[in-house]
Amino acid sequence: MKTLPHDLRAVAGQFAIVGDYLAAEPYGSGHINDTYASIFDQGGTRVRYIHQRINANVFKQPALVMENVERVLRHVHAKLTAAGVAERHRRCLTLIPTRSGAAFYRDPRGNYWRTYVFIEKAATYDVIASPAMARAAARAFGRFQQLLADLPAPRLHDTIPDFHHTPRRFAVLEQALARDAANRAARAKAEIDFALQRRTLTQTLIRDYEQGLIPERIAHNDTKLNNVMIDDATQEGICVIDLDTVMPGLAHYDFGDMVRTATRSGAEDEPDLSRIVFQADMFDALAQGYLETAGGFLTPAETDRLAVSGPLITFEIGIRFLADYLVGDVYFKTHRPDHNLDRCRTQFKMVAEMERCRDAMEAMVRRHAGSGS
Ligand code: ADP
Ligand code: GN1
Ligand code: MG
Repeated sequence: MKTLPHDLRAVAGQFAIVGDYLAAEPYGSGHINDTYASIFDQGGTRVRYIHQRINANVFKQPALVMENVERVLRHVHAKLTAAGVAERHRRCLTLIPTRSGAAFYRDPRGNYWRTYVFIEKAATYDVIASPAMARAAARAFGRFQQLLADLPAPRLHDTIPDFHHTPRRFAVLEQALARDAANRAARAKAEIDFALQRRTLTQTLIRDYEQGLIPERIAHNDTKLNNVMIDDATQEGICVIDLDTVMPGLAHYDFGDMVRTATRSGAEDEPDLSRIVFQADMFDALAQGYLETAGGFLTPAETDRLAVSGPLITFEIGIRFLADYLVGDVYFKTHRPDHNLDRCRTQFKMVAEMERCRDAMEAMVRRHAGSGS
């Protein structure tokens, strides 16, 4: 077995887990945190846990992230309890406190760790498998927004300021391009041109928000398909995970990132772009599922702008991958040369596809909004 970069036995030992530690291994395919699954023997049964080292390069104030996460989880658990919902600990993440009752543990090297109950008999998917899965994922993210709509004050912390401020993301790209620190701009010429031609696209939702046409809400802000667990037996979107960016935002950020990740025909980093197409049937299912759960609170102006969020957020993440490529891969985890450039290319291919499908997307949203479901 490969040695791990951290002593997971020691980390796990800090949390209030009953039983004997058996093993741990890296888990999942997230780009930000270091995630491990551990196995404990608990009275003769094997029980798994998730341990995560929070990426402190990305989250400058991990303690504030954990304050948000604790508040959000307490609120959702209380609502599920009040509604008498079964399997609450599969439907909402559950933090295991440290032995001294804290939400996270700081190791001697300054790393921040947290532990969650492992959600069993469910899986995350990097690539969408069916329209039914798209609808299920969208229902879950829509319900998550709905559950948080009445979170009592104060406002949640902005764990990453301007996270979805697309014009500022564009400015970061322009700076990266001007410096060309890793000397890579020549290799990304086509992608840079594609981005520079779409400067005006960056104004899309932020302008509506600044003019007071659409409201701030609590959003998840990172609703990629692999941030929702799909139940193995029922195929329901059983639990929304990866809560580090739950903070004030627009409802559209969540719908847009679902469209980015769940209408794509292949992997986010697929090098063969002929395999990447926009799948309209997945979009239709996303609109249906999202409006089934979020339709009750969205204003007509918000519903009106759902379709444009797909190309906008896909473009935004594309320029983030491109900027990270240009500065030398400092933000997203990469696993091969040109990894961020490959990721950027799939995003831009999807943007181009969605630009051609705009009217069809608008019509699908209208149809589901009108059906009152
Ligand atoms: P990142 O911020 O790096 O994306 P995530 O919180 O999304 O980290 O976790 C990475 C992956 O680990 C997820 O995509 C999921 O597959 C798995 N995972 C995370 N939390 C749990 C959990 N409580 N139970 C089961 N699997 C989980
Ligand atoms: C990151 O953590 P993960 O892998 O779910 C990123 C998102 C990007 C996504 C691109 C905190 O999400 O914003 O959209 O990669 N998370 C953060 O795949 O930056
Ligand atoms: Mg994730």
